[in-house]
Amino acid sequence: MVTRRRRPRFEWIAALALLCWPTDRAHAGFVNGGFEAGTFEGWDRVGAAQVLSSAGSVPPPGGAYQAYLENFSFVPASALAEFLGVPLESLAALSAEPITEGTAVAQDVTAAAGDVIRFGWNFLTNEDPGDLFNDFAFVTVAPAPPGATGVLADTLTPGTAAAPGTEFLRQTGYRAFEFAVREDGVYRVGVGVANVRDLSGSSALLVDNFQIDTARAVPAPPGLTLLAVGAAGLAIGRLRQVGRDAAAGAGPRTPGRAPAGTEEMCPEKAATVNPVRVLLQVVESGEHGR
Ligand SMILES: [Ca+2]
Repeated sequence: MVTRRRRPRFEWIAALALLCWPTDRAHAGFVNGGFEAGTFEGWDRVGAAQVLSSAGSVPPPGGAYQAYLENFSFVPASALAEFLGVPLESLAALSAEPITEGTAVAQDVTAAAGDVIRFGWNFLTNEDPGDLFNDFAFVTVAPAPPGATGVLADTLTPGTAAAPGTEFLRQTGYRAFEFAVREDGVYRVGVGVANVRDLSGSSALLVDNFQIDTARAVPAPPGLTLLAVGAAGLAIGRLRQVGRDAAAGAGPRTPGRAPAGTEEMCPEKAATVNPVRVLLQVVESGEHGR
């Protein structure tokens, strides 16, 4: 009597793991998007900006740090526009009155159609609500896709509250900005705060949690791809062995196992694709600006 030597089961486990490699969404894009390096590493900046742990009573919405931009900077609108990579007219068009100065930070990121750029922002001001000295916070994306550049908040924005412990009378509180990218490309994403008509009555902008939610497939690393090919070969070999066992009357295969390629192999994938959430945060020391 010939005794068949069974292959170890790890080959099935390897095949299962690789065939279930998740491929839908991931977080990527911004370097130091949450300012958790404690500096502006990865960012360009112009004007009066710093990384803070908390601004008075306002803690960062994510991690231990956030970026603080103040509009009292002596940086004119023309320099802001050049820094942000947008036409001066498009920046000036955001305000009914002349922009006298401002501060901005920006980062160049690669994004694809369908990606969503998002971050959190909080506008603080000492200006009374009004049209003449209507300081404002803004976002720019260059080259400018439609709908990507605009005012985040100004002195007329409703829903503001006191900002105890800060230098400012009012704050909007942290709110979310989202922009869906329509075309693949490299975009310069900037945010800033502008002083309008005068050089007093300062305002500020807090920002945090810059990220890109991407719809691109996340390929398995090359080494794992090779492993997948090998494991698939082992699995096919195993299937053939099981078939021969069945034909020879060696009994049914292990209950609960299904052939390769069926949804039973990846139950979680059959129900809903398990997302990969990879937060790329490069934490490096040092600080630089433009
Ligand atoms: Ca943070």
